[in-house]
Amino acid sequence: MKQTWWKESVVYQIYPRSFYDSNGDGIGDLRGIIEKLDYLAALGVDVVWLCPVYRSPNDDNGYDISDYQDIMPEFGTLLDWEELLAGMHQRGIRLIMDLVVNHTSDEHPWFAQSRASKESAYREYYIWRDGQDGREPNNWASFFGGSVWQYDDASAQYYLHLFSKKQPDLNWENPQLRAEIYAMMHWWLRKGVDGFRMDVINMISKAPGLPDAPQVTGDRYQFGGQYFINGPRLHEFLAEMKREVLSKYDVVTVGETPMVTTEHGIALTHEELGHLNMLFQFEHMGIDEDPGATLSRRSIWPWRLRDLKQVMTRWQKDLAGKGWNSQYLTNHDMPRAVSRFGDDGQYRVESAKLLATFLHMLHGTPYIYQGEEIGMTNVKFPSIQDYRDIETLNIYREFVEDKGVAPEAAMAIIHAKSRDNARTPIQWDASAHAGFTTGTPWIKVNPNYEEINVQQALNDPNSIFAYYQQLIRLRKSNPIIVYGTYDLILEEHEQIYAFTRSWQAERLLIMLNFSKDPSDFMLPPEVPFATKELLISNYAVAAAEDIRQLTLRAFEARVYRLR
Ligand code: TEU
Ligand code: CA
Repeated sequence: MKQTWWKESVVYQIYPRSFYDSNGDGIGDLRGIIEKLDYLAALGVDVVWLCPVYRSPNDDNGYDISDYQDIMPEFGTLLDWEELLAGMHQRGIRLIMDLVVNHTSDEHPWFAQSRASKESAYREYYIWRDGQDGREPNNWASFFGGSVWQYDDASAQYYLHLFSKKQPDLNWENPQLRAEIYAMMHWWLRKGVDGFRMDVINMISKAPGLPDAPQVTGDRYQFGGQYFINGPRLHEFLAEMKREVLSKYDVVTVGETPMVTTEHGIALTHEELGHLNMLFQFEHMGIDEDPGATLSRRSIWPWRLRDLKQVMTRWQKDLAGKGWNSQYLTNHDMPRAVSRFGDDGQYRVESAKLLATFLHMLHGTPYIYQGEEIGMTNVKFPSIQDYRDIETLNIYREFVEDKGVAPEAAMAIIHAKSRDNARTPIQWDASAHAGFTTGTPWIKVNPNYEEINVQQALNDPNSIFAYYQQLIRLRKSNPIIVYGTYDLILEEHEQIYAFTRSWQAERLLIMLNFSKDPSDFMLPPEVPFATKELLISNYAVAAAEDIRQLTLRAFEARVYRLR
């Protein structure tokens, strides 16, 4: 496969509202990021993906955009943004912006005009339909609860919104709308952005007729994903976007694509024929969801290592030599990785390092979510009043008020799965509000900030942060980490996830004990070697140890180079 910068890069995701507040209003901002650029450079990341910073009424924290070509005043100005970009480029860091074009805010001028008149050219920018017998045009459920349809009194029609009612879906069938989006993308690219992360990009094409979803549960509204995920014109639209816009720049694109198979993944990211460079698949984020649940983050389910191995191995093997994977263990929509897949108590440091090893040693571009590099954990706010996320608040209301679920049971799901787990402010130091703000933060900080914070991490040579630095350095000096072939070993092992990476005459052996209990490792005969060299480990390891047979300690992780 071709060797390119975005395969060799490590990406860092910033959720600006929670990163760093420069002016004491309790809200993270662009000048806050500018102040912390040396921190990102010290970590060693090559690319930053910045979550939306555009003008927005913040119904969904910036994923509801009212002006694509301006900055949200709470975050700063376009001049601040230009300074941020320049500061990143000076440090050799590229910038990926979030492209949210499945929907806009209902406060976007396009929607205001669309709503104002059925005769307006903007009417066709969105998806308007008549009701059916006094009810919604179909039975689809919104991701955030309730119907996807909102009735508009003035025109006596409904508009479609897959997310909140303040996020009306754009009508990609309309070529004029598509041309406006491409013009907007050119505007950012001419300013020097290095790529886009494309929000729910595989939902932009809806099936003609918008048919009812099959009645699977007893609920009034049903998940209609089969009619709007990977829809009929998706590839056509993306091909056009590539032809009209992306092919003219040396940029990277990563599609956020829930519910894709590896076949979709190959088609979307194929080195010659694909229209995107890589994508975020969600299968491994589903291993702890009730298999009967259709919408994420509404259930708790014990996950098994064998499911993680199975999902990751399928993506590794199927895309090999064809498309390109991106790797992530958390993001702004997910619980914290160490709480979900590791141990956020006694073995927090060990298990965070194990997960970091896993993330960086898989084939694909690693994405680090802010705070992951210091092992930030989930939060258990006692009251629903402490939560800010629209999805979390809707789930609570739906469960407790509509379905009569006990508040404690609803809170247990929220503690495990709420998106706010990842949205508490970055813990910079042990001072008030974790040094995030001198004012009152928009969401409370995690009470564990006195122990877990950046200042502590920077002063400790054995910190999780130092371990991430080491992993990133290893990637720079070992092309096998970027380009090597992945093979799973010890497939049936219940505690240990082990695999190899092979490239030219070299092999890496990665051993990960995903358990609190010591676990026995036996090197299978298909991995012969003459010499071994330890590249990284999260415990002290004796050089003379025989790696053919050994016992791994709680959450122990090691990487060897074998020759
Ligand atoms: O998320 C899309 C989305 O639906 C995810 O919330 C979810 O994780 C996925 O479907 C897996 O089941 C994106 C943004 O990341 C999120 O913050 C926004 O709220 C949403 O789109 C709407 O823009
Ligand atoms: Ca601020």
